[in-house]
Amino acid sequence: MTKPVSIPARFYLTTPIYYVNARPHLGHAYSTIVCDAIARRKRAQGIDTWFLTGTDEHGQKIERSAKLAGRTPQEFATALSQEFRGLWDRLGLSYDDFIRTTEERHKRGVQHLFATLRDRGYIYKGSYTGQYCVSDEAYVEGPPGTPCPDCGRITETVSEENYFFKLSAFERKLLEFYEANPDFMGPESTRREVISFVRGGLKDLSVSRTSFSWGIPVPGDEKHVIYVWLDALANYITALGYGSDDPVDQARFAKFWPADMHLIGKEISRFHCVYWPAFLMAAGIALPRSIKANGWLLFDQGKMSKSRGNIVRAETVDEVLGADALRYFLLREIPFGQDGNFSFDALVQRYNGDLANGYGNLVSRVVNMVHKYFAGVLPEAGAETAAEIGLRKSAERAIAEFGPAFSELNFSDALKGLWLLVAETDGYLTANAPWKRPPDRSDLDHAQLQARVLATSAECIRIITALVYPILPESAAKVWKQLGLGEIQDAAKQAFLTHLAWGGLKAGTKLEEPAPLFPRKEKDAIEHMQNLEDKNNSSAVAAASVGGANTEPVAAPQAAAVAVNAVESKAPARATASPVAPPAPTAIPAAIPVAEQHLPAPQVAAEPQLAERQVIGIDDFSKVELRVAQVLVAERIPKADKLLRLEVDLGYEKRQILAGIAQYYEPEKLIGRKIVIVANLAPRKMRGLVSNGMLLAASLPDGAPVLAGFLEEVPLGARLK
Ligand code: ME8
Repeated sequence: MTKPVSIPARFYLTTPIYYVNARPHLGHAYSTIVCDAIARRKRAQGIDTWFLTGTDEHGQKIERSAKLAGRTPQEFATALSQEFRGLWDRLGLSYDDFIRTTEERHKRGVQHLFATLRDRGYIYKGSYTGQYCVSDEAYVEGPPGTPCPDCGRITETVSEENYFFKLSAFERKLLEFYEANPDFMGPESTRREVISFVRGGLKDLSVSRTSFSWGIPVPGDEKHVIYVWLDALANYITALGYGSDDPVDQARFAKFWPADMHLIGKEISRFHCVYWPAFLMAAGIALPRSIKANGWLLFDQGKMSKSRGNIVRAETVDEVLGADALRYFLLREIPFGQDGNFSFDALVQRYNGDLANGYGNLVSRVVNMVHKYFAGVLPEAGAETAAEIGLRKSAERAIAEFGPAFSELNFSDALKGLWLLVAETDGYLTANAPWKRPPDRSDLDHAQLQARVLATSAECIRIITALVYPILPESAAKVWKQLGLGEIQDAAKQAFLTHLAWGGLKAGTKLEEPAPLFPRKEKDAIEHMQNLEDKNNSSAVAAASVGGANTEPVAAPQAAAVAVNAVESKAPARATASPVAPPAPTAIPAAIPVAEQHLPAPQVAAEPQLAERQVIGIDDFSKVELRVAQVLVAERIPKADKLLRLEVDLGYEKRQILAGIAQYYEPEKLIGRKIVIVANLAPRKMRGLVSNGMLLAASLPDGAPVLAGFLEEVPLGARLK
């Protein structure tokens, strides 16, 4: 008889690889922390685990961000990638590999994948004219000016000869696959959305670009770069060694692929649940076992994101409350898969309630009393009474329920259940008051009660600590030591934390000195965190304005406070008609027109006649919101000779402006230029497109506009006063 081959248990999980166009914030930390907790529990179950994270460094979005920061894309990507990696290290995240898409191992793998898809007949050449969202690096259906359905930003028109992937050939196969594998995608809302997207029909997908060069060249046709999502998704296999000839890489790939779980944010489920499986099917590679989408972390009512300017950095929470507090809050507060609000108030409340007054206080009470009454040596519990039997049953229930809830990514319920045990142990301790001997109790009885209550409580703490380790790794390690159990990592390696049974903490164990775990925080912790964020925001603006390394290219301290207003700029004459005309030199001291660059000789405008002048007070002037913006996109509008469509960045938001300067400015020359706009005029539609602001220019005697600009560096969004 042949024995069944035993397949060693292994688990491969991945985070999205993050764009390096901006520094990491709590949203990125959230997905990475979830993966870290899963990886730690898997390892603690004795499963050979591989946890991959990394950075997504190619594409037009990164190329543009680098340009705005005045750096090469490679320098820019390296600086930002280090920020991500540095933060994951600071937070103690236990990734096994960190891939950068600019690494050779990745480029080689992506080219191999592209060539395989082409050789197997799934890639062909065609031409594409349509809309593209640079922010999401996604193709969008609709006419020019269509906003991106995902992020709402205005799309750009792309007209190129491209390579296409035959996505349409996979419509039926994907639907069959989803049907046969109901657990492939989750949560249910993601599954429904993806299925309805595929049922709506799949068109072939453009998988190369020629209008910029920051990407991986198509093998054999180097003027094309590979579409950034094909490049990025492939990281999950290239990091393991796909496309390499090295036997070590090949063995790693054979061992860990297919992935057990790709953890992603819900906004990128289409790329992961539709494109990625289709690419893999086409290349003849096994599909990942599951794709799970976390919901969004919201702050000030909106998705936390750099472009909204409503971010909070993980460093701030780490500095004031510690990384464990952040992990606990994110996993306890937000049911996985749903959106959840982040607020400093709620964070500090949870910290004080559950960690400082809850778990931390329980540990400190018990460890202190073992030192006080038993010289730090754990006493024998003796015979159980009804109270101990009740507590033991609760602990056994906690053990039985925690694992399944955690495996279903239901971290919030897993913690809720475990904290019932914290509360029950605390209540048991208080009810039995081992610190107080009633007059009718003998010394011997009292010593026995102390021994029983403290040994039983300490055992509960051991169980709570073992279970909570993946979520509070640093604090659990401290408690494990205080209980005299040594290094928790060793216990994790031997699967002691997950194969738990009552009675593991033996009498005679020498406990370590108690040390504070979660010191209580007062209200000023909230202010402290808010101040740290404010300080960081203003330094980001200052650093961005000088194009410093490691900085976000844009940021605005007063983010999101500015209402979206707009204005028409129909014709040159109108565009130059500033509402503050003629500006007194002192009224806008910072605005120095760059007319000199365009004019052959100085010209002087005719002095306005007194009758033309309308004198206004400072109150009138202050109603006009003039701000610095940077041109990200400039393009002609078909059949409108005078109009250019601009997409400008105010630091705290991007918007579309139509400007009547097409006869005077080449669109390409405007990209990257800082201009001044009137930011609070009502939106106006022209040629079916909305214009959301008006740019300022001096009007030359012949009517030609000369855009206002600055000689010194100015941060985006700065107000002119
Ligand atoms: O999309 N709430 O990168 P990205 C929850 N490079 N999660 C959030 C979040 C928030 N407010 N903000 C960000 C990309 N995330 C691509 C991925 S993968 C092959 C390529 C998390 O920098 C969440 O996991 O925009 C989201 O999917 C990811 O960061 C997006 O990071």
